[in-house]
Amino acid sequence: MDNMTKLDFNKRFYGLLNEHERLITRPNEPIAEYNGVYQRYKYPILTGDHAPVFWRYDLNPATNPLLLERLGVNAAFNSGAMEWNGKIVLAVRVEGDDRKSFFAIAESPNGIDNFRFWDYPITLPETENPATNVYDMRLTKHEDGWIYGIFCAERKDPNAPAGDTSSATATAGIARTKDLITWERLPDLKTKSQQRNVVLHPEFVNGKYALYTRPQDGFIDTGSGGGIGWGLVDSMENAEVKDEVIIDPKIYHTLKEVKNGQGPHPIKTKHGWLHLAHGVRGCAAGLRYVMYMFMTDLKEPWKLTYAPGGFFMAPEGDERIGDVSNVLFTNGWVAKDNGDVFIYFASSDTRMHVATSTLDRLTDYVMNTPKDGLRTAICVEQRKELIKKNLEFMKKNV
Ligand code: M1P
Repeated sequence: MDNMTKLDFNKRFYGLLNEHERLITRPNEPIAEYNGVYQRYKYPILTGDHAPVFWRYDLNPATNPLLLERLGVNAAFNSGAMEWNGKIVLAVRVEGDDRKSFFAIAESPNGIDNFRFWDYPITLPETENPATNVYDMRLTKHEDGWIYGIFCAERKDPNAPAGDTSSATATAGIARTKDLITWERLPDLKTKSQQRNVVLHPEFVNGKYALYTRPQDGFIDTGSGGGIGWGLVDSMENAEVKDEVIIDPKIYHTLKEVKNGQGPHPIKTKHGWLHLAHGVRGCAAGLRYVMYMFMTDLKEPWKLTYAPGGFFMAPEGDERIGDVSNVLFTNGWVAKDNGDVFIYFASSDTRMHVATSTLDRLTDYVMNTPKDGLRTAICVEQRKELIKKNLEFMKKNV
């Protein structure tokens, strides 16, 4: 008979709990490879398996005598991040086996391991037009005193022809909180086009709220959208971007040829606002997502000041493979008072990782990496210049 004895049930029950605890308390460690810019770590910091056992199983032998998994968790990825009471918290995109994403807070004492989900996922109030799916929350502690979460709210395209069960629309959903537990939902952002990767700047600019946008013609294609945009809004309670300027355009034959999007909100440094973003290009294997950086002016954050060429991070090793392969995506980082920076990124829409760096290293990287030459001949000249300087230096010093 396919019935577990009470002993078998308990054995498996405690086995599940112990295995989960072992996973989430596993110490992380830096990998050997180091490029001076950032340090990668050996283990992902969050996966679907990090979701508590009590989110997935009915643990009552009376209602689940065979101890079957009832509500599986497929993935944990694209997370917003912030410091919270001396710890690091992530607003994680958790995806159930049913493909629906939801947000949940995971907390770590050190930002590199021991991430543990709070008991309940976030209860996000709906608007009058409920979204089918929500994902990729950026957290911004704004100087107005609220913590804002801006995310993509996806709905079935109301204009999709009969039989088209795939077409969707993307809009920026907005919620705010003071304690990361109770969230107030505000109306979705009004703009002329569809939007994803909308991010709130942490300070008022000319007395207004400032948003990084990513106008797009369709749900996937940004088309004439142009790139990462910037717009001001009078109020977050009824936010409407009327005028948008493109501050970081997509460009032919670069890592952001097809599209790009702001990552988390930029970090303020004495040299300017430090930005982290994702860039996408197409190839025979499909879309390839990498992370890149740029800097904008301190007083006029819509003005690009530094744009290092090439990617900052690209998928490596196991990161290359997952539900949507060849993707690195970021929507969270934390700059500590001591200058340390924790960069949170997801690989292949499946799992979360951390990389560590410092503000000094990241600003040096952004300000001193040559910009993209945009043509092979210019890129060769850039490299020859580096080689020449190095050979002269080595002749004298090595
Ligand atoms: O699948 C890769 C990423 O695709 C989208 O990114 P973008 O907004 O640039 O199109 C998002 O759905 C993102 O969640 C996902 O990681």
